[in-house]
Amino acid sequence: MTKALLLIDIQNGFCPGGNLPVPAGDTIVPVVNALMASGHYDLIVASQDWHPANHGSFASMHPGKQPFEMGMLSGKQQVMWPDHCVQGTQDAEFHPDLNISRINYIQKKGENPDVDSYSAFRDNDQTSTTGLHTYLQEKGVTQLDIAGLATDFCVKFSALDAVEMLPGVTTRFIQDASLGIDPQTVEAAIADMQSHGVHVITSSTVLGQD
Ligand code: VGL
Ligand code: ZN
Repeated sequence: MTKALLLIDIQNGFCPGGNLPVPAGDTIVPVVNALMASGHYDLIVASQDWHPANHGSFASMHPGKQPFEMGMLSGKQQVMWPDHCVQGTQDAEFHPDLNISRINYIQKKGENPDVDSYSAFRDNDQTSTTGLHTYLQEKGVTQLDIAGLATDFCVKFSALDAVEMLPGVTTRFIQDASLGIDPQTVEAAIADMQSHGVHVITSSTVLGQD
């Protein structure tokens, strides 16, 4: 069995002080560091939301739109986000306490200004893939654990795509190593993941404490 850990968007932008903060988002960092140090994983991958400054998901690109309103992007409904994780800025860097020395591979996403990319595997319109599924297949991954920010967006869509794009791979969501933007949508996101075959676990399952 080849075990991989996929860390979603543990960046300054999604932590307190960032441009699109997940409440207490930084508190997952010690849990994630413990998971990486556990020796459980053969491979550790991290995704990085990496938007050009003119990304079409930014409310600032849509005159009259406020952040968190619904809008349109390339003919599809799209949440209007605050400007966040702009390429090359501090906001886009990994959280400074994340032990990046243990990361084997970084998957950037969200670079196309005309489509958002919540999933680390493909754009929201599902036409272009990042290539991450091929990378994991080439490495022979059979178990994929997913954690990070935000549970109700990028973590959820990455987990759902993992189930669909990596047949035969056991996909698990590590609940206490993840946090979301809105408690109500987090609950729905977890139910959605479970109903699609994602196993919900906690870090103690991995760390052997239960
Ligand atoms: C995310 C909204 C916009 C995330 C990224 O990482 O969950 N959410 N861009
Ligand atoms: Zn984004």
